[in-house]
Amino acid sequence: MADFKTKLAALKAHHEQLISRVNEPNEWGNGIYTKYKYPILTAEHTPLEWRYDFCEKDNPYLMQRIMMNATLNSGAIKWNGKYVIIVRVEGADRKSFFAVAESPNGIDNFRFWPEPITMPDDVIPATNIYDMRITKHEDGWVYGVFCAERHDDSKPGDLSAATATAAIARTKDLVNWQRLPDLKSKSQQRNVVLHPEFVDGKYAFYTRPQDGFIDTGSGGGIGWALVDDITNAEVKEEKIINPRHYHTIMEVKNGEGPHPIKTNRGWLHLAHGVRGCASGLRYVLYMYMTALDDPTRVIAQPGGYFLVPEGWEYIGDVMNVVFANGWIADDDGTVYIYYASSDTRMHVATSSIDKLVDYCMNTPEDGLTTSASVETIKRLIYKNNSL
Ligand code: M1P
Repeated sequence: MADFKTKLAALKAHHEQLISRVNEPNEWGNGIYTKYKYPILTAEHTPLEWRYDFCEKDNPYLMQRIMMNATLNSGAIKWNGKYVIIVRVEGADRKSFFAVAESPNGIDNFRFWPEPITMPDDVIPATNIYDMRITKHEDGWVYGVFCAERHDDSKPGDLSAATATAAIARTKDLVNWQRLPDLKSKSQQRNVVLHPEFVDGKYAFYTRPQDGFIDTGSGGGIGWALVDDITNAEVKEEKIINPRHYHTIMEVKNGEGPHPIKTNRGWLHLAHGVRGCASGLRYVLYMYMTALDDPTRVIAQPGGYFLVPEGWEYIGDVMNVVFANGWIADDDGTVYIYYASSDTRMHVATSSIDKLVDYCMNTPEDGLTTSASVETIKRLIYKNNSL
């Protein structure tokens, strides 16, 4: 049997091989974006130092002492020339935490920074934090807005009763974070995102009001709220800018993804939509655009989904889910869309600003009935036949 040192060396070599694996674009897709053969991060990519005790005396069998369960819903930012994602890492204990991983090219060779982020607590500590949206705001700070989950103490007998609140923190270096008070709101909130620019001199948030921890209930969709003071942020007025609809991909709920990308045709938005079916909730990604002079006015809403789980992306901790809260628009117009499949692993899909604007502007809207969908298809057929 191999001795401890040999086993440790083999483990490290295997891990390095995984991390440095070159990704390959999938050959056939929809022409809108390119998916890739390998996920960019899995639980196995987390540093060995986080999981193994390398001391032979204390860990003679070289077993994992702390297991990692998943790497999922990650915020993203271009940082010092690197493609950086702030990953939601979930341990075997079901607690999520944030950790930074960077890549030289955005599609492979993602490496975690040595330690997870130490996120300061708000006045009432959260049990779990997750799904950070990163915004480099024009005020000079980099903000992280994420969900803080706490037990719902108004239901003492129910151990799965929880509340969701939008937590806010800011940083200048992605290492040291200053926690600001959680966003005050009449309803519970998840999927809250800070817009990168001031609007009417105020901070602007995309919100997702919800009656309960899971059910959005009367919360009608993606909302919008202006806030005077980010250090004491409060939703006083909230309007729904992207509502849910019966018999669509966002019948049950929806939520803003990362903050929108500014283009010369308008703001490009990426969001998730959820519908219910016999196998549970199905989470897909969709897009929409809003006006440059008014980020709340929808100017394009392509019908249906943009990106869905395919093949083994269907399988994982929470099946039939894709979720995105990070993307990077590069100077050359390339867009790196970071998405998680089935709450388990991280992937990238690449496109361009031009293609995404074209997709939004020229994909027919959902006519909301079968007859309308058939008419839309027939119009395309007649057009093609007339060429
Ligand atoms: O499990 C799927 C997703 O469920 C939640 O999203 P939403 O608030 O829209 O229901 C989030 O907890 C998200 O983290 C998770 O991926």
